[in-house]
Amino acid sequence: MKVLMVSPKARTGGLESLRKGNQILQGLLYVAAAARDAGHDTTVVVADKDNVDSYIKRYHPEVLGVSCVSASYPIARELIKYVKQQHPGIKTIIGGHHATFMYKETFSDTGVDYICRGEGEEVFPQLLAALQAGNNYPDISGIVYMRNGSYFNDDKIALLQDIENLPLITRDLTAPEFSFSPKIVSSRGCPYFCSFCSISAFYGGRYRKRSVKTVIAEIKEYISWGYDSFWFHDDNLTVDTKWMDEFCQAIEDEGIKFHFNCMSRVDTICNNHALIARMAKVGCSLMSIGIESGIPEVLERMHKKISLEQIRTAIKILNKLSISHNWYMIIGSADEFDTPKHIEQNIKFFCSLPLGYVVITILTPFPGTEIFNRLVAEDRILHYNWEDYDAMHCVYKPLTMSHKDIDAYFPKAYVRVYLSKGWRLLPLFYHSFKRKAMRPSTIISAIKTMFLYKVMGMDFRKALNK
Ligand code: B12
Ligand code: SF4
Repeated sequence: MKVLMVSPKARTGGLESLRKGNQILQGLLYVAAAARDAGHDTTVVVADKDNVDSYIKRYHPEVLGVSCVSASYPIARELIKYVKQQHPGIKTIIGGHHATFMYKETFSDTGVDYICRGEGEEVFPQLLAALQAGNNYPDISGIVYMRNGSYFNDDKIALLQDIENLPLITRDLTAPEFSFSPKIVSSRGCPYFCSFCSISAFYGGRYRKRSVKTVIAEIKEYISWGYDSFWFHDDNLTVDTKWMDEFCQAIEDEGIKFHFNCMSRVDTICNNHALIARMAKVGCSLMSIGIESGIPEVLERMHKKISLEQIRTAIKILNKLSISHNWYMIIGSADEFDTPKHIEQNIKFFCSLPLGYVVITILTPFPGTEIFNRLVAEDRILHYNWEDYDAMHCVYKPLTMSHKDIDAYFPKAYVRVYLSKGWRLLPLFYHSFKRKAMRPSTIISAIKTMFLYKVMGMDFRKALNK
């Protein structure tokens, strides 16, 4: 069948705007690659309702697949509604974390034909085969649809038994005008249960890993195409320390040279100093790590299972090993710690650390997460304007402050945390460029944001989106 896969044209801010947006979501590429491997003519694009017609004219799809996060759901929603109205012959399907958890609302908002709850690599080709055979109501666990006013197959989130043979993502999957940079996924899921993170809900706490051999073969393939720097999209690359040791050994044995960025945790770094040193030696240039809060009680409530001591030690270890670091900070906790005193304490903690990059977000209750379920139960969700679920807006009712007070801390925290680093940012930038840990455009966007906000007096969120 002819299949068009659409990544919504992003209007969300935060990190995405710093990266200048419009990256194709990696999950969609995996599903597209699986459809291609099953013999379907598949193309992936970035689009919204205003330009999707140009791709429909170019590729004549019979099926349109869409992916989104909560913040880009409104773009996906308008796109699907438009396609349903203007091209009723095209079958539509949406997947991803947001659609998985908000499938009832997604059906009623969009009239989409199918929703994929969970991982799509197996079930999407099964759906395409059924549609090709003229069966519009197949029984595929994870592919949900509405029949006679009831939901069919909505009782389960489809997960792959093992992820060893994930399809290879290749340049030819995307329309030629979009850039391509290979990302690696060596594992899916995470055994931790942080209250704000939708990974544990989506994967049910399951953690699956590919073999070292397969991952190395994939990296070698991409290196043979001329790439030498990769981002691991694993939720937490260092969960399995034995695997990581074997991976480092294999890189050395094979004599392959590349840089890589990944996500990790402070406790793993503290408990595995020698392993982290080995990772640095074989090419690990940047680690992204969630600190979230400098208040031990908040960390405990978030089930983060890390201490302030571990945070400080991990930073020292990474600095010593010259691995660049990118940290996450959360403003707000949706409990009694939402007070100016505690938010100030959190900001001061981040100012006191010899950190590299810090991505500051406002606590956002993403569907499926523990925090979302709690706030819904307590009737403390302010609104469901999903475009504001971009981690830059407070969308819940704090207990003792107003949501506007929390919002106001977002720019303040950025300015104070970055100004506290002062000249120390310069060697950091230099080091990151050298080891390809960060693109120059990211730093330029960050500097531009600060200029527009501090010198030109522009609203901080608007400046981020510029
Ligand atoms: C890497 C990453 C990014 C990268 C994306 C780069 C890229 N090219 O993909 C960057 C940094 C740009 C990014 C940005 C953001 N991200 Co992000 N990101 C991730 C991360 C860590 C990995 C994504 C990934 O590749 N996953 C692996 C793939 C295989 O999984 P998947 O996407 O779920 O796809 C599978 C299924 O969902 C399903 N599926 C998905 N789409 C479709 C479509 C069809 C048709 C079908 C059949 C199936 C299907 O099949 C796929 C294969 O199994 C996830 C966490 C995670 N593990 O998903 C967070 C995550 C997706 N991000 C999140 C958020 C909030 C954001 C931002 C809003 C943050 C911000 N303030 O800027 C922006 C929004 C970007 C945008 N406009 O879309 C949240 C989303 C929660 C939510 N409900 O919204 C997540 C889940 C992390 C979390 N906090 O819990 N992100
Ligand atoms: S925040 Fe990180 S450690 Fe916590 S559950 Fe999510 S992926 Fe795992």
